[in-house]
Amino acid sequence: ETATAPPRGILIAIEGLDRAGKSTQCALLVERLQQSGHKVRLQKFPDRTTTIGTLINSYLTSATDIDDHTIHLLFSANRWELAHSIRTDIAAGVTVVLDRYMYSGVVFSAAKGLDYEYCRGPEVGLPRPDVIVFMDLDEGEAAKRGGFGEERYEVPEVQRRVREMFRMMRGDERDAGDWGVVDAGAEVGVVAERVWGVVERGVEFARGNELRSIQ
Ligand code: FDM
Ligand code: MG
Repeated sequence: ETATAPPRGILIAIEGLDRAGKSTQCALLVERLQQSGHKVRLQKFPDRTTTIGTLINSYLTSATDIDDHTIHLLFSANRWELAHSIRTDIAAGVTVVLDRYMYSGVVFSAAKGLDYEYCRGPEVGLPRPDVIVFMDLDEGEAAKRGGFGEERYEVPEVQRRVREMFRMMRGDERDAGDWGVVDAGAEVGVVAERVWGVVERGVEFARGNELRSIQ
């Protein structure tokens, strides 16, 4: 008798603009996946709990200044140090929900003026999500959701450029087909339904395909 390996886990990335409700939706998604029988792990990026994450945290809170290229590579290194555990989980049948991923990595650095291809380069080879949920929020709606926090990048001009860079990145043919855009400007439960609709496509894709790598 041969044991059948469990189906692989699904790699789901949640991306979007600040205050679009990513973290709330990630928590709801994890619950819903569990209720439908998936083993699930949530992985937040940046992961501030590692040694590299500590440096990133001190940069984001403006405790230290770090050169643009250097911090860019640290954000990427933070994904590489966790890539192995993501692949291991997926292979073992655990679905991994990413709260931000390399797409944030590229757009936030490119919004500062770094070259887009330079920014994307270090991400090549990382596990590629089966689906990316992009939580979109129009500018007016974002403004209604109240003030920013105190972290670096939480200023209107950066947010505007990030929104533009995300739009450009969603047109990058190397990730074509991975994106599902969700209008995040509705009530939490309504948005959760929309997120689930996109995630179901990822579940379907993962059934018939191996986990890919960012190319
Ligand atoms: N950010 C996030 C980056 O600049 N590069 C990255 O690779 C990632 C993952 O860090 F402004 C930015 C995006 C955001 C900030 O994110 C912290 P959270 O989600 O607020 O922790
Ligand atoms: Mg934040």
